[in-house]
Amino acid sequence: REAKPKLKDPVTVEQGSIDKSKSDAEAVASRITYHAEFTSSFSPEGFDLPKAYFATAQSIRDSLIINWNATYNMYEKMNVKQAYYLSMEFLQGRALLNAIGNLELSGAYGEALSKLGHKLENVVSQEPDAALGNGGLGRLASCFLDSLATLNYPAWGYGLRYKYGLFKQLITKEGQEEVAENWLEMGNPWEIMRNDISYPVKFYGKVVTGSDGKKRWIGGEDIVAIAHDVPIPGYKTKTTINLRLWSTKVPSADFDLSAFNSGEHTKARESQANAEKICYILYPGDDSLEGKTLRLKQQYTLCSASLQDIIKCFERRSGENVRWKEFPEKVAVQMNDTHPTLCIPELMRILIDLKGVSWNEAWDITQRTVAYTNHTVLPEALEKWSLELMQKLLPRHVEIIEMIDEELINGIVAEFGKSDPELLEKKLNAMRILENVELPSSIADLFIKPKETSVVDTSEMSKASDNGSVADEEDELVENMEKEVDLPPIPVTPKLVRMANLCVVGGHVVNGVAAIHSEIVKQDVFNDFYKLWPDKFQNKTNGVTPRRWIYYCNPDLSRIITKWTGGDDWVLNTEKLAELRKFADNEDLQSEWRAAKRINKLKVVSLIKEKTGYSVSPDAMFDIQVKRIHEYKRQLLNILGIVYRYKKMKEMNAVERKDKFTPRVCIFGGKAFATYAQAKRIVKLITDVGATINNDSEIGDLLKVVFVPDYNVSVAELLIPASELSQHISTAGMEASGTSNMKFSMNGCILIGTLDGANVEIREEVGEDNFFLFGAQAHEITGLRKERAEGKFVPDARFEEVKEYVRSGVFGPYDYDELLGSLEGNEGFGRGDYFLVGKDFPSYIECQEKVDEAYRDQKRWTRMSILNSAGSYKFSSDRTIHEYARDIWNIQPLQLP
Ligand code: B1N
Repeated sequence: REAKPKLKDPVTVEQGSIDKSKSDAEAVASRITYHAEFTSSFSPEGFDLPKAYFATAQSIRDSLIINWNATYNMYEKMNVKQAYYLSMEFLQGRALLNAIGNLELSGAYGEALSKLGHKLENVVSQEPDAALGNGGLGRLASCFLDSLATLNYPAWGYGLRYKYGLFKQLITKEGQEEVAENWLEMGNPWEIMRNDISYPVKFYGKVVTGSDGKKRWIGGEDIVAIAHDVPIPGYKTKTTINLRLWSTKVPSADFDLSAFNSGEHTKARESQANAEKICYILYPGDDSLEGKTLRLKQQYTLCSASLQDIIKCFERRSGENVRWKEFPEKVAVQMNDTHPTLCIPELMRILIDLKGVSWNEAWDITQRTVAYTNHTVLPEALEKWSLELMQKLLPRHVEIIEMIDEELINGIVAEFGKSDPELLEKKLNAMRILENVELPSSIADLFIKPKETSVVDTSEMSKASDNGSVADEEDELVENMEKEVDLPPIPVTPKLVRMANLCVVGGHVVNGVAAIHSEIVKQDVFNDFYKLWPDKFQNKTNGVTPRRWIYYCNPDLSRIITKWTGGDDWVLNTEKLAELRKFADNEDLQSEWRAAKRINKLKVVSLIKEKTGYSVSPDAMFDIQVKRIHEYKRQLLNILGIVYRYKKMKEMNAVERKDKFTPRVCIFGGKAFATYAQAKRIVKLITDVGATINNDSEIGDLLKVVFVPDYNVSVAELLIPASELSQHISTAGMEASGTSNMKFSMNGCILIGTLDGANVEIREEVGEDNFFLFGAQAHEITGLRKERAEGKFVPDARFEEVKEYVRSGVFGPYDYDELLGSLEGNEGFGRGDYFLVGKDFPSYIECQEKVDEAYRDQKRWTRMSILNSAGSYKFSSDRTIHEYARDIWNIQPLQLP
């Protein structure tokens, strides 16, 4: 008897795609015109660019759906182990060019569109970016999907379908302004809404125990999550995997008709709006309680809907023989940072409460199924949730987390014994999942002074809670007392759930994202866990897809690589790039190489003119820093270096100036988190400096400073191929990996950077002569901060000089005290230069002098550039994905016949 439901034969691409009796281009053109007429949401007349884009996308979508179905049916039939990448962020960018290229239809589409009166590149640029992510973490998830599909791994991504993606950034005289990005406004041709795939998701309510002893979570607020599938085509393969994004709504019956009929129209829609807002925006600010609740609801929605879907698939594929202990042999769940941590208690809940699995077995299944990638060691980015909030929102999950915490405590006691209470306390403090929560009395009794953890009377308040400083709170307190207001007790030590600890305990693997970062994870952030379970910890150095990040974004360089490496197989096997090494000094290659760079630079000259109004010279060195604006990424170091350069130029005469400095266009791009004031001040300083320097006729093309607004994936695709020097200058130890450094290097850009994140490995691969290194090293940072705090650090005179110059008002009247103060002591605005800008400043500007010198010798520079591309082969996400598949997920490639 057939255990599995009968499957239809998979449809093949040939059956549903281009009519072979016509030429490919003709067939494509007729498909496009078909869609323009029948599936378009535009008026019948005309075929302008927006309409051409939608019709073109819809025509390629047909092929994607055919391949998607074939891939899906094959996985169903073969019942293979599948990996699921759960991420709150996917930064997909545009899809059209990638899809056309992966299906090897670029020629046909180019020709077809030109017959219809358009250039492919103009049609492609109509597409809005899908910006469902903030930066590197989200873009990494998208690169991984590309590699998974290309390498034929059975895998899906799961995320949320935010109505508004990452905000659009405007640069005004005030600095950055944020505008909502309504990317779905015109419709999204890439998604398939699955009306038949939806799951209930519950919040609030309570837990009751039935007469059978089983726990049930009842009442509360119910919403449903609906699946939207985005096909992800692999390169030169039929495999088309799935990115399933959830949107939210209320269960269909939930419309308050009587409220509506009695005129309360808003009230009638209230619960609907409440449910929908979960997927309104990417990462809402979480400094208000409402914001926090919403973010936690988002995380739980992702985890709950995805796991229900994964479990349903497991049950369907198992037929009548559902054996839960085999779940980890069919399913691998990867948690992209701690944002999907709730997977752990959710999987436990479903297994125990709904499927009748015992606690021990459920725990074993959960641990073998999930794995956790850590992406940051910044303490403020390690998520901790208020236990109180979580208890309200997810009462059953908190019970489960408490149980896990209790078992962990028992395990720690078993490991370290009770004979050394001090050691035991230290271990418990570092490793427990719950923070500031009482220990079971049998263990608490061991310690002479049990920790005070409950709330206290306001008069006894002495410590800062997690919002605001002690001083702020005290002031407010006094003010309120004078007003004789009844104050609620302030929790001195809020009870928290440490999501990262839960991930480490609940998963079978923890990985960092670059060698140096994985060492910090082991030796510092999770050292106690590492000592206990050394085998759990791995490194998986990030990678980026060479399809999007060389082949499609840099066609001119790609042609050259193909020519000199003897074929285009480097697109799949980046090891082939290493063959360029032997031609690094070849004059023909060098001149072709420079010509390609120039074409790319010319495109950026136009972009800059269009977006900023500034005219820049393509003969100058393009020096770029593009990434999220953050103090640890040190855009401030870069701009202060530029200010120093400018000041020195002004002190020289024209001849000296030309002699000493290489002409540069310094390009910045990146978004500051809307409420991150210091980051916004950095943006303001960059644009102010640009306004002064760019209008200084004495300086002319010797120095230009531009801030390209609204940096996103598509802008990166233009800037990176045009770059000659790129800056990756974070305080050592703070950038987990970085991934744009890899993209720049691949495109023949030379890096200036610290020994941080993946820079370390890039430098190893491209050779130390081909990387501009400066700055303190990770192991020195703690000591340097201490020295600084003790007042022993004497800043370099050049650093003092440059700050003074900014303060003098050369760059306008804006008050930069608060920004520059952060680089100084601890008085006033002083924040003790936590990111060590002052410390690294001298070595940075000296290193920049070496850059100038190297650039003057164009042969040497081009050789360095070629050796960067050649040495970048390791940083393909294909390599990274093979490692995850082998060392963490245990999945095998499966190719469609
Ligand atoms: O993840 C990237 C790394 O290359 C970068 O070095 C790292 O900074 C980045 C909270 C994050 N770490 N943590 C985040 C994103 C969103 C959020 O809400 C944290 N992003 C990174 C890929 O490994």
